[in-house]
Amino acid sequence: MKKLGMGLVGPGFIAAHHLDAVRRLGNVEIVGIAGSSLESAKKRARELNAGRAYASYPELLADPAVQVVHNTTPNHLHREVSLAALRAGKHVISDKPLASNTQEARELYEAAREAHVAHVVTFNYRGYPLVQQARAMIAKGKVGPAVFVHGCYLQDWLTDERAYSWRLDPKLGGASSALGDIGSHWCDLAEHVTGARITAVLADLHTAVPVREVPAASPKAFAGAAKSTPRRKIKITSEDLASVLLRFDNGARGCVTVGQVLPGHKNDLRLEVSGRLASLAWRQEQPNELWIGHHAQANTLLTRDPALLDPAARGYAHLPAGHPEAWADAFRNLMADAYAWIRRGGTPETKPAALPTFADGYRNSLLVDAMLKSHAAGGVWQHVEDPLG
Ligand code: SOE
Repeated sequence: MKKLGMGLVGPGFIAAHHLDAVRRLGNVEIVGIAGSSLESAKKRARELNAGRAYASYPELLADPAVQVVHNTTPNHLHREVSLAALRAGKHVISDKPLASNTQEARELYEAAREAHVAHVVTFNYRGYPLVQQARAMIAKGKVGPAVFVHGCYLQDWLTDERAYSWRLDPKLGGASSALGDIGSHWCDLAEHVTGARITAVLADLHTAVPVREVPAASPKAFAGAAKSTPRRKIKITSEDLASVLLRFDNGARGCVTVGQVLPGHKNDLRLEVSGRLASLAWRQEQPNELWIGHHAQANTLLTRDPALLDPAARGYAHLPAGHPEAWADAFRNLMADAYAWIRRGGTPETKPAALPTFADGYRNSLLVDAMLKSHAAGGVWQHVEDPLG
């Protein structure tokens, strides 16, 4: 089978994981990468063993060897790079959130549809075998009519007021910080697993660390700067904490808490769905377990074992029971689905069911936007538009 050529734009923190994932697929060639300058691209291409370095992303797009573009730039560049890639006829895999705001997300969604290429947004938590198991069980009615969908996505990497990232700057990260960065993942997962849509939200947002001491030189995501680094104080306007009540189109109620200043919580995404027959709970930090709760019989804990999984979930598990699979494996599963779709032509009919597209990215942006509006209006229920039907 001829290898598909991929090029990556934006070689920061997440780029290494895109490259690792496609390397594991075996049928993808890493052609090269583009960054903010030829020098930075050369340096990262060497560090990541990522093929050739391009002086700019238009140069990468002009290379016919590149058929698939991975857009791992900061949020404010997503629109520009993804649009240019779509116009150049490339398949596009964009990091989440799809864009900085809903208008841009809509533009990207429409451009992707018209381009007749595969378009993927990295809601990678869909790629876990037990997430797919929960989705299959709900689709088959094993949980009964949904009553309550709840959970959280908590992190602590912004706890210290000296921690900083471009995600906190609305010009670079968009109007929302914690909600756009990780609340977006939770909402996507809740809708994907339940098969239901969030129709209304009531949000309370907060900035628990309103002033941060930022290194004078711009830091990378997650980069801890030395104590002696010269710093300046800046006011933070976007949320680092959010609590949101939810209503779903199947009548279920829900709530989610999102925060990035919560000591001890590293990447603590939890999702629980309670139906009339049973509850299912999954936790990202213990991803090989699915808790199944019952009312009139003993609760069970399903550990990831390909032999015990629903056929729809089995293909997402690669190791026998007792050999844990985790974040990198789920990320690889997303890339496997993306490249399978590309090989099948990227048509709507050939899309793997678990794969998140630009339509999901647009939908997600509408959700985050509704949360921001609900809070700005003083905490009132905000209807979530659903132009995709
Ligand atoms: C930082 O909060 C981050 O890397 C997110 O940007 C990712 O999407 C999430 O998977 C882990 O945390």
